[in-house]
Amino acid sequence: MIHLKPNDFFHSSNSFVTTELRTPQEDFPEHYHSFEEIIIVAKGNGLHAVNDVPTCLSKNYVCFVAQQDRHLFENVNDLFLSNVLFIRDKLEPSFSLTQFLPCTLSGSVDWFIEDEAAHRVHVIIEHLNTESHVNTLASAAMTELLFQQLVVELWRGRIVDTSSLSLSDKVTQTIMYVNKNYKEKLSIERVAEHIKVPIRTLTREFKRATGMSFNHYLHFVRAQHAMQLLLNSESSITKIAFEVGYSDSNYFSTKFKQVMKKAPRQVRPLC
Ligand code: RM4
Ligand code: NI
Repeated sequence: MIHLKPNDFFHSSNSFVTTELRTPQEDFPEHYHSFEEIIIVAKGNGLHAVNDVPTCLSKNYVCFVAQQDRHLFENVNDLFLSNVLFIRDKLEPSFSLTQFLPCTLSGSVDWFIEDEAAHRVHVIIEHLNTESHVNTLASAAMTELLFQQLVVELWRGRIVDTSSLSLSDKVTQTIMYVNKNYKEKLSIERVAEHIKVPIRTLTREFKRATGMSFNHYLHFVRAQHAMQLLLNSESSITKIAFEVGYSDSNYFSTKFKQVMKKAPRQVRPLC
């Protein structure tokens, strides 16, 4: 498997943060790195699998990839993203910064940010992209400060208050809603009513954001959780089917196979 090393990306021995802007990000095979990576999606969609579990990428999605993680990009469609690469140990983040810098051992490593925060984030990334490629002490110091600012903005910009969102943020909210409530019986009609967006508008914008219809996305998220359980638990396939929101394990297997291109039994042949 591809192993990306700091020497190929960081510009000097005192550079601990650097950027790779992918406009667009092409499909990229499974790899891991001896550094950490922050992925910030600007537009488009595609699949991002981390340690065999896929996620659907869409605008304003943020994800932290740890050193030991394997990941890949697949089925990308006009996907624009920023990669911010960093070496945590060398950065020696202050105590206050570490509270905003996720660590895979605790807390979530991916979320969505609001459109407004995304604008601020992209301005910081532009500066970071310039400074991190200049090999002077002043630029190294500036890079570190911009990185700190970025980490805090990403954290502070996460969508939590959903009361006064723009249409684009409401689509993001719908994605978050499915990500959270995938075990329930969900329909786009109910969600549209709940967030007060016309069904036709939500149908169109949801597809534009994720590249999938609402129902397809729901099966995708269920398959994603099922994959996690197949890989990391002892539960039977039938139990997993129920666990992720299906009442029929054959139907679950059909949908899982459509998404993952292999049957649950091929992931975990022994149950
Ligand atoms: C690739 C992809 C990878 C990243 C490298 C630096 O295009 O975005 O995730 O590790 O660039
Ligand atoms: Ni990577």
